[in-house]
Amino acid sequence: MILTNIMLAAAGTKIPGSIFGMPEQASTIAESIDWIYNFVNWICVFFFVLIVVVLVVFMFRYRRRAHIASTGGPTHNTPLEVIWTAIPTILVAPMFYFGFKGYMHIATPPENAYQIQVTGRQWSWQFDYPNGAKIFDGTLHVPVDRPVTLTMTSEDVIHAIFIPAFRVKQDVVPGKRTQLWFEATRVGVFDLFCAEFCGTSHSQMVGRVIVYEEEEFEQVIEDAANWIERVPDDKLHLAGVRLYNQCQQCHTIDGSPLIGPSFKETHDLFTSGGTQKRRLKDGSSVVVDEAYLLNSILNPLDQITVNSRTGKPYPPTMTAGLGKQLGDRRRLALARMIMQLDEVVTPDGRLRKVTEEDLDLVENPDAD
Ligand code: HEC
Ligand SMILES: [Cu+2]
Repeated sequence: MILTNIMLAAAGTKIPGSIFGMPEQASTIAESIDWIYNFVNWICVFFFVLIVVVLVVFMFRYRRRAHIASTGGPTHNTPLEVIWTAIPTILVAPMFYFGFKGYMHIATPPENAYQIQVTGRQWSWQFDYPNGAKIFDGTLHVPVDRPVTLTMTSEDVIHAIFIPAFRVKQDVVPGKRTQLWFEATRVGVFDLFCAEFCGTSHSQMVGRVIVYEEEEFEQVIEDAANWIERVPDDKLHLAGVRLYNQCQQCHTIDGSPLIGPSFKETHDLFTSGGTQKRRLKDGSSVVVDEAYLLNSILNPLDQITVNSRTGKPYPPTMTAGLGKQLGDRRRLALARMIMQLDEVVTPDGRLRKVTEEDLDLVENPDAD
């Protein structure tokens, strides 16, 4: 691609982006990164051409000819050796200097930066904002002209966040927090990739960055924090699908057992309309209705369920603070999702994709 671009440029064609195929620049560091990248590349191009030309000339000039006896080569030439040591040193020193300076700049986030928490998991990104907004759809919303720090970790394997237009890339590692910062210089939509092969659906771990003016950014983040309040009652079961990722480590939707009972089983008990009851640890039985579900989510240790396969109570491992932290409306959304599970699961047993349209959340046409 570089060669094609150089040939096109030599022929006078205008190349979109840089000649070495760099994407558009949209952050404060993009220009200096491109500068050093181009600097190194042009040096390489220069020496590549020089060496090939000299090679060809020498091949021709000093080719073996029958009437000339071989003399053996020179063994030592001090001026030549000094020159071929000095020139590369003079070229490599600034590469190191600017590279290191740039690296230090990228590696130290400014103190006043806006903080966003990033969680990578197979195969999606979660972005958590200081106001409680959680974004699961792979869109990173950021303000323009303001430094932003991403503090990142992974729940499973190594991922890496890569935003080409900002010229930033950083590994996202389980059991460790890594940081990355940038300052966007213009409003727009840019690509965001996972840049570490992380399993079969790695290629789907793509997202985007939307850069807004400050005021609009505040609005978007506030709306994102309150989205559940804006979902109409009859769509709440769909909203539950978006919250299920906080439960999926313990509850499946297809009937298979995990740490807790499958939501499929809970759903079937609910639809039985009370003819089949849930057995509890204390020996009693309850009807699985909305009230029971809401209570199970808010007070997990209150009514401990008996495992219908083994007849033994489940271990009381459901995170106690989780339900409280969710708030009324999110708890209701999850209870509704369990109650209407057949409406949110596709025929092949997966959860439906729920869009903003499904939730009637697209009243603001320029939200994108
Ligand atoms: C760390 C594991 C864990 C997580 C995370 C978890 N649960 Fe549970 N859950 C359990 C266990 C174990 C039980 C069974 C024991 C009990 O009743 O508390 C259970 C029981 C339940 C029940 C009662 C089900 C029935 O059939 O009686 C509901 C409803 C429930 N959880 C909802 C949720 C929701 C909603 C979430 C996500 C917000 C969630 N749980 C997250 C482990 C978990
Ligand atoms: Cu990944």
